[in-house]
Amino acid sequence: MAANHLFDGLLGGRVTDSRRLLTVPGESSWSYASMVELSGRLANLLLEQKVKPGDRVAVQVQKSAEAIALYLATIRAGAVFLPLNTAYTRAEIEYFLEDAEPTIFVCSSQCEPDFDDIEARVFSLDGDGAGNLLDAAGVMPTEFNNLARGSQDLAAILYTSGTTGLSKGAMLSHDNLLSNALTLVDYWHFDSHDVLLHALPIFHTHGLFVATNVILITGASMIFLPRFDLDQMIEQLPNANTLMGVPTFYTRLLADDRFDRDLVSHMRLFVSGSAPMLAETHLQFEERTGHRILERYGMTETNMNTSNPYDGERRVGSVGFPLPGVEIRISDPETGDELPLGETGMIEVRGPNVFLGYWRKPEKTALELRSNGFFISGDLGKVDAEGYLHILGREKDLVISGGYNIYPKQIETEIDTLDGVLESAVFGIADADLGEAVAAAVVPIDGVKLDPEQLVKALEPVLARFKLPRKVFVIDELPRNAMGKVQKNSLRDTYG
Ligand code: MCA
Ligand code: AMP
Repeated sequence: MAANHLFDGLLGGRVTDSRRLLTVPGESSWSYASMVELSGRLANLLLEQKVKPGDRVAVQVQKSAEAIALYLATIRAGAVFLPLNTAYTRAEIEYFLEDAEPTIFVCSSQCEPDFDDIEARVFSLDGDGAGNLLDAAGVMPTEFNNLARGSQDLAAILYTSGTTGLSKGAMLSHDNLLSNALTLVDYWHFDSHDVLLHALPIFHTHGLFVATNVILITGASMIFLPRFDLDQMIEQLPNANTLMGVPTFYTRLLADDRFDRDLVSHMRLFVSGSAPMLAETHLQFEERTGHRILERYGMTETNMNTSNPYDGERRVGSVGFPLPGVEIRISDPETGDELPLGETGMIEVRGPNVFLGYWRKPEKTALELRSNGFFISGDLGKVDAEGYLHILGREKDLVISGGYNIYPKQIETEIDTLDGVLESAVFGIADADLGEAVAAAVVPIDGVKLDPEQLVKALEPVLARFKLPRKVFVIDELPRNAMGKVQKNSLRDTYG
């Protein structure tokens, strides 16, 4: 087999390993060898479909073991994996397909007919493995000679929205993914005995690269839940020893009386990230279980940047220290100059984890990725005297709801096109379950009476449901400063 940097690093030594990789409770169990075999069949299918190194394989499918096999197959075939949120509407998907020009698009069998007019060849894969993708792969051999790929070759593109409202594809190399996962294995003490309860979606960095890659590298196993379901979580926690989640996982567990010290006394590690965790959640968790959650900080463009220590003090309200090999710099947001220790400014990140740039957007890349390698995160923070990083705000206009990033600009653009709307401003308001929820302040054209419910209904065909405003306030005018800039803080104060 030719050297394939990411595949060899993730699975090189385990291609015939009969030990368990993954269990879908009540449904199926996969050994490392069976996962590698299916990925071999799928990789052969990709080649038969004329997928060439560097071609994109776009995937919008329910979470399943087969979807993991497709990810591995894409890497083995030298192609670029492009996962998409299952909640995206047809209108949203169209943008990604046009921008990324994938050779193959895999979606659910329900959606497949909607895409019969696109350039890419379309296959279907459902959460239970049904669909014509596996039918076609079934007749392919399991043996596959991996295509050669080096550390700097492209492995994945993950779209992340921008302040302009247009999504940008973050290009992640084989080594961005491998080096970061190797670091996390070491930092969080993962080994082959670990069993991770995996309830995150696998179309984002957290569930796919952090959780899955860490398990693959160590030869450990996962209990693979299709989604976060409280009853299933309580049922499966005794069978696992580690959990990775967004803060909403932890607040939902804490809201259930069955989640107590006995249920999790055997657990080794709870990790949280993707959104800020409230100090009160940390403290309540520790009081209830005796465990302190390990909070870490990452981004789609950079994988994981910092983490609280495994053995040392896990500091509440902090996201810990730069991971080995990762540098953090705090700069003046205006001038870019480095600030003295302890001052609050822009968090910048440099290291082997930092992406290659935005797909076909060199001018956007130049704005956010400095020529000296530092990526400008858009998060504001400071490093304290002991070296812990604290995230204190965001310069980017972003709402993080249940760990999903929602960029107000996209929603404002859609609202502003609706009949009777003069202008709008979208902002986050505190939400006990999701951390933040989307709210919209909408100004009608003079004399028009807007109905908030109808407004949200009109957005349904174009926006994924998790982006729909949960609250709409119809107001006479938007608060603006002297420069004419909408004051979202003032909206948050008034309506939050
Ligand atoms: C679902 N809904 C949401 C969200 N999720 N609304 C706002 N924010 C959300 N996050 C809506 C659905 O559209 C639906 O609306 C209703 O809530 C119920 O949907 P359901 O699927 O039942 O939702 P749920 O099971 O309650 O899901 C909530 C969740 C889930 C468990 C928090 O969103 C989740 O797994 N989030 C994890 C996201 C994640 O992995 N982020 C990592 C990004 P309706 O009733 O109107 O239809 S990677 C990242 O950020 C960086 C790199 C990092 O540091 O990790
Ligand atoms: P994404 O664009 O989905 O990669 O989300 C990355 C953003 O999530 C970061 O820029 C932060 O704003 C936020 N984030 C991730 N982890 C944390 C954390 N532990 N605390 C606060 N914010 C976080």
